[in-house]
Amino acid sequence: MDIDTKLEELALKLFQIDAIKFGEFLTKSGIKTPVYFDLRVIVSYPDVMELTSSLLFNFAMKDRDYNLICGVPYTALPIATLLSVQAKKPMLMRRKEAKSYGTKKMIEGHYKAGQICIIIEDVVTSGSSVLETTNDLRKEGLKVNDAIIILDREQGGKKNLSENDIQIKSLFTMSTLLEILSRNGKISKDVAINVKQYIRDNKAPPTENKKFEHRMFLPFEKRAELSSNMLAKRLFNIMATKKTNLCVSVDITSSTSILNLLEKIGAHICMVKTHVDIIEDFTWDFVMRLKELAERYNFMILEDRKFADIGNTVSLQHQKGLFRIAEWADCVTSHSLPGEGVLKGLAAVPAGPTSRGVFLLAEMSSEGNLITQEYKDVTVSMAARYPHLVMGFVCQNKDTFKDPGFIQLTPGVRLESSRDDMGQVYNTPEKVIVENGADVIVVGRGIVTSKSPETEALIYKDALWRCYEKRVSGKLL
Ligand code: 5BU
Repeated sequence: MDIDTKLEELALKLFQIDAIKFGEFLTKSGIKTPVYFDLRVIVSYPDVMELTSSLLFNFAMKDRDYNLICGVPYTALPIATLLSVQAKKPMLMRRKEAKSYGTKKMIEGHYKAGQICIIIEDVVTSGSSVLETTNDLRKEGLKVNDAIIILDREQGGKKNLSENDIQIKSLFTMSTLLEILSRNGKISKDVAINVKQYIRDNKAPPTENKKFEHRMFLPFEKRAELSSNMLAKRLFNIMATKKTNLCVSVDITSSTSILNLLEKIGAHICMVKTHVDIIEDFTWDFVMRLKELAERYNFMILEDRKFADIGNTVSLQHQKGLFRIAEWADCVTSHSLPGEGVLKGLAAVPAGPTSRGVFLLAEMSSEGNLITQEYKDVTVSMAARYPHLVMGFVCQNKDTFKDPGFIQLTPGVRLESSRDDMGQVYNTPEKVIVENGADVIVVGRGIVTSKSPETEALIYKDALWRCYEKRVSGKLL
């Protein structure tokens, strides 16, 4: 049986057991409503419980990346329990009121900051109950961006939640439910029209906007805790320990020159960015020495490969050929253009997806590039589905993404704003960090082609770190 047939079966069962009623009812706030949902009754019908949870699981949860499940108290708790067992993922419980004795904690169960939790709810009207649960989970450092719902009443909850960075996926909307019930002769056309009119005229007010703390003000140590990506955690911690957010782009064609440069500046950088395919004398010995320097000076290696093909080709380009990138680069850059397949290809390294990181290109620094707002938005939502693989974004603006666990990597930086004669646009450290939200700053020619790269790297390192400190102090914004 396909999903639509099963959804229809569930809708009819919910109607039959009086979980959905039509008539004239009074809501909690004293308003008359022509439709009433009481999904609490489904605990009396094991077949409905089973059908609901299997639909939620297969329709909304199967392909998602999450560590924990939390039901909104109380109606959704038994459903969340069934889903936890089916998905073999641990469940959390949120208290309605904090305990008055002992620990005051609101969340029961075992978890770690940075883990991803999915929310389960029966009916969404304004979204405020989902938001309350989400806020308590976020206070514990958990990442919450998805809520799985049985019914969206289409009264503004979806928009309210999306403004708080929660995307909902529902089995039914009020419209689809009304359509199924009238098609099956359970309600008359007049009832359906009346309910639709009611829904249109009774939108829930916007919920209070309690976004999680803005990433611009959070120090890297804190963001390390909030990230679910092991390599992003490491990079945040390297930056905090070495007090540098400088990534040098070694766009140099001689391997010896690269190694000599890194020997001089390794102590001042958090990451080196390579374009391995421009090196004219590439050998495996170069790779070994590069790794050795990275270890000695505690910096990470980013190969700026900008993958852009179908998953299968990308996995070969990543692991095979002359460069065998996956064997030595901690992380790589990738376009999102091919869709999720590109991430699946990059995750397919034998060591497993947690050992490699990806920066997705959400924007470019070059003049006239073709990236649009919509492309940017879908890139960011794609990344949210692969938080164990994606470390962050190559981008230019603070509004590109909100999740403080992701890293903003920004190229196109020089001490003075300028441009080259091939479309590159340079902004100053102050502009990219304080105004535009850059976390890791990529500097290439500004350092590499200077007379004394070592002195220049120190100047950049200090200037960039000062801007970061200014930003997190919150004084200038
Ligand atoms: P520059 O010498 O500081 O201009 O070098 C910038 C580096 O960053 C260079 O290796 C580019 O390939 C890379 N880059 C960029 O400049 N702009 C972008 O939008 C992206 C990468 Br994505």
